[in-house]
Amino acid sequence: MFKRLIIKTSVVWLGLLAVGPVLAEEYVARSKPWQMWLQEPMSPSAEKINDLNVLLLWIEVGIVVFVLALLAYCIIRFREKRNPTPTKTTHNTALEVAWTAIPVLILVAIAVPSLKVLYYTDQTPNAEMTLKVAGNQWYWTYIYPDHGDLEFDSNPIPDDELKPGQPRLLSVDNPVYLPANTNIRLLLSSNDVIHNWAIPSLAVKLDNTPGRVNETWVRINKPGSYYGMCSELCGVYHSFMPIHIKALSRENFKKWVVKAKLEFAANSRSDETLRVAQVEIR
Ligand SMILES: [Cu+2]
Repeated sequence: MFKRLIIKTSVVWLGLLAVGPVLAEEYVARSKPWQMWLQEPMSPSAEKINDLNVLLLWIEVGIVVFVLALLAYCIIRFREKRNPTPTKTTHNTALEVAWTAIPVLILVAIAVPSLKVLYYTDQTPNAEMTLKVAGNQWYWTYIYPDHGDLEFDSNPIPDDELKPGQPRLLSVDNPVYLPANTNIRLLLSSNDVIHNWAIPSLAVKLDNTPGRVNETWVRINKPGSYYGMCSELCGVYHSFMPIHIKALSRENFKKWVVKAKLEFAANSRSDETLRVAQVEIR
């Protein structure tokens, strides 16, 4: 009896150990109810922008405290009771030079780190792969030029078709899969009007402009789901253009590419080679 119980419990424990990693919750990057501050930065660019934001905030705090203190001093020290006959002073050269020069110096001091971050987020000199993102009214098209020009559309899931756990207005039928810990060049364009591909946690936010290609890059810190949305008014369904990035480990991404080539080749009748490949594998 007792022996059987031990066997039973160990079977349950072994089962849990096996299932555990499968059930492990994936990392999800999206805005939360009552969220304060920015989303957790999950790319090197996002980390740098976050740091710059903190630096600027402290500079602002300093300025606000200084101006408030000056105001309070003037209100108390120069009130009518204490100072019945005001002076007739109108100019003070030294003071005027100071209140012009000091803000200029503060702005220059801010410009240095902010330009550094701007250029850091602009391009990557050593991209390992490229993703093309095309905006359409009102969905996204993703193209993988380094993976056999794999191409598919990503449409939002209507409210009544959402499965449990799928966030409303953020879930799509075909998420864009990307490898984590990989330098990815992003080429953004549009097939109609101006859209904007924006993922807050990765600090990617760039216009998809018809007739030109905008470049940026991203390196996703770890596997998980990263949500964003179109951030340029592009028409009536502008608010129904979510972005769902599914970041996989590099190995799993390779497996996904093989699967996706078959899946999306089956969608398009035109690609004879891939259809042949599919038949062979079957
Ligand atoms: Cu749009």
